[in-house]
Amino acid sequence: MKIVDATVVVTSPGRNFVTLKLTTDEGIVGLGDATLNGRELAVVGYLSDHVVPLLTGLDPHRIEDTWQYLYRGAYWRRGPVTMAALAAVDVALWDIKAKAAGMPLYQLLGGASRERIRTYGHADGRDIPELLDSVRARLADGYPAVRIQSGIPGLKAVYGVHTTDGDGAPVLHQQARPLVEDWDTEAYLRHVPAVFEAVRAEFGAELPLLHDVHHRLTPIQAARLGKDLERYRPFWLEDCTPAENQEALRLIRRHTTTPLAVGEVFNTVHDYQTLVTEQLIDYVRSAVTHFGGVTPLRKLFDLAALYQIRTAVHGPQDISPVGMAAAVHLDLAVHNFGIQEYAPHTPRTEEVFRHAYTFTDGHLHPGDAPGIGVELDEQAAAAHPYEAAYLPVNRLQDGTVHDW
Ligand code: CS2
Ligand code: MG
Repeated sequence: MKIVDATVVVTSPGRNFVTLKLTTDEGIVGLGDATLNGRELAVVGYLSDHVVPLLTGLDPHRIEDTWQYLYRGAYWRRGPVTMAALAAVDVALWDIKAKAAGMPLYQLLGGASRERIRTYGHADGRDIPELLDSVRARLADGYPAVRIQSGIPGLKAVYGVHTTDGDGAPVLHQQARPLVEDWDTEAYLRHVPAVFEAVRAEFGAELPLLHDVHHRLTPIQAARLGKDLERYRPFWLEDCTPAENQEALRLIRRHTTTPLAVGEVFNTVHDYQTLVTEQLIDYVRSAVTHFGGVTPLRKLFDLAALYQIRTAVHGPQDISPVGMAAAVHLDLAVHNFGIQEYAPHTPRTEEVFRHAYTFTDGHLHPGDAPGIGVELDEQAAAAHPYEAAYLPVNRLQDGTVHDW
């Protein structure tokens, strides 16, 4: 079998998505997600100008070899743009191989290790009453676990608390330049324990509560928050400090038993090496789309399993249904599965990407369609042209740029 066509499809049904479509000489089509929120066109260029010309004529069954050819052959390694492009090729090849075998992808990954996949949903509010209503709504949706993000008194807008348009898509950043949000770490550190206190008081001690710090604390501030929240037994604190400096997590780990989740911005196993081998974290967060695909992510999961670290694949709306489908197949197969983030896509997005995965009673299942189980409606995709969109930028009260 040979690849005879490779096309990059950019569509924006409420938000931008980049999809690679590979077609073989036997007419089998494979899809891969290459969406990098806020820098989509950089990946389009990398794919269209430097990868697509190398794909036609290749044997699609040689997934590992193609991955190594594109990773090592570029000479310049790692990084979100490169690894999103490689991920799209890798997932499209797994899609083709599974379709050729007449099996859902999870069967090629060792078969099911569980019956269904536990998820967590997003609850947020500009203030605590609004957050409580949002938690109630997620529980009504069936989620067994909830991430809680609240506005901070005195701050206009913060990560994780967003308004949505009539379609349910986050009103993010369709402006020509990033929104600027203001930040006050001390106000945040004072407020988060009160948020957990209120949610525990309302919903009890059992509900798994997650919180995304979103890289905004120093290690000692993260250690303090981890300790302050121990009495509320969080399921995890996510991205509690910028973790490019992996050693920073040693200090936090010394001070708190609050479980830690890291990695959605990481794109190779090297970003995790200290964190995993020194057991500084409890969950690895990378998405198939940003980590170079199923092939390397499975290897990370197997390394993490040696240290009893579990998976928690990143699953916001800016991972396309193609990337979500690939994740759900992996989730079903790997032994050290932890939890899957699931922010459902909007109806407009689902018109473009028809998927076999289902969400029932707070759990996902990939379905048993051959491949990853996603079809791209190119006519519907063409109806939603790309729109420049940026993630917000945070600034401290004195104007200094801060992590968002
Ligand atoms: C967040 C993401 O879901 C999460 O854990 O960190 O929503 C993140 O902000 C976006 O993926 C950025 O594009
Ligand atoms: Mg996050």
